[in-house]
Amino acid sequence: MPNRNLKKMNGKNILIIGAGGQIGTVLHDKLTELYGSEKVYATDIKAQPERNIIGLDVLDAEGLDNMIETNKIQVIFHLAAILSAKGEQNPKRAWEINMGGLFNVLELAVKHAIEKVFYPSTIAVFGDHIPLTNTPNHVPLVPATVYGISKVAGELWAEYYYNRHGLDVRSIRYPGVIGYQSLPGGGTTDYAVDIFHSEAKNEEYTCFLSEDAALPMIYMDDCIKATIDIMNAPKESITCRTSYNVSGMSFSPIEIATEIQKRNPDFRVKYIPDFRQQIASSWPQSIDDSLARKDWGWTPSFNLSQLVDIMMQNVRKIYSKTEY
Ligand code: AKB
Repeated sequence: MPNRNLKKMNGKNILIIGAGGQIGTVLHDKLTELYGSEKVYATDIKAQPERNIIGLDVLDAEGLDNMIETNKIQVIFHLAAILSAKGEQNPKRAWEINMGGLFNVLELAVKHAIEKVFYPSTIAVFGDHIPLTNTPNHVPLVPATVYGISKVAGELWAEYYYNRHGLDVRSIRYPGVIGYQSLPGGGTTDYAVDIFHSEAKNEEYTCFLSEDAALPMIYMDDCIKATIDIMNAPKESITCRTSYNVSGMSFSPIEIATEIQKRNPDFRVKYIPDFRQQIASSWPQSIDDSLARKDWGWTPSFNLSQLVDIMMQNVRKIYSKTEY
């Protein structure tokens, strides 16, 4: 009988790359709470000394090498990336960061015999030639953005390093992630966070997607749970070495606006779609995450109504607005 505890992250030295980003910020706090601040190391392109985040560019292979060596890192979460909307503004740079960063992590993981690597993928890997609702895990991946192209390539490289070097890389395709603890940056799904900040500031929100642009989404706590659960799952349960579809819910801008208006009838939204609508139109409206459910027990806990309650209460606190 294998000792399953050995496969878990307890007692391991963990490195989070991209710990200052939307997901990294919350993952850093959660891993620190679970495993202790002395076990969790964090880097980001921008240092945040007050949060113990060391400034390190993921393209700086030597700096990363030293970081792993000095701190005897055993598990890596590699979150640093340029997202869909920002990537379209400078596609070559997005490719360099997304692929260069991944290669540094994969090569150094092999060199230092890292036990497990987490590499996030995204719903941006999807494009033409797929069912747009309940999109299965395994379909042709023909993305329309450089971010999506880099993540398809990244998924394949993850599988390649697993097959070729036995490197235990695990991956989830994140949908739009919604949380109050941090701000997203450069994504197409960012509207679903921005909308709460406008509500809390008593401002009308101008949405950059069409009112009916439904997309797969997830509440931050579910996103963090999925990220930690896949990393703690027994190795033999991971049957997919590219990436798993994972989703919490699916909604359109008008559906989330209506939920907010149920709690604040004065809140107004107008829709002025920009280039990001074209990106959203190339993505699924909902995805089938049954493989993640079957292999490592994924189940989301939060629906749209719960998400809106939590977001409104907590984002209002940021602006000292009274609760509804
Ligand atoms: C984006 O909108 O680019 C990201 C994502 C879905 O990966 N939030």
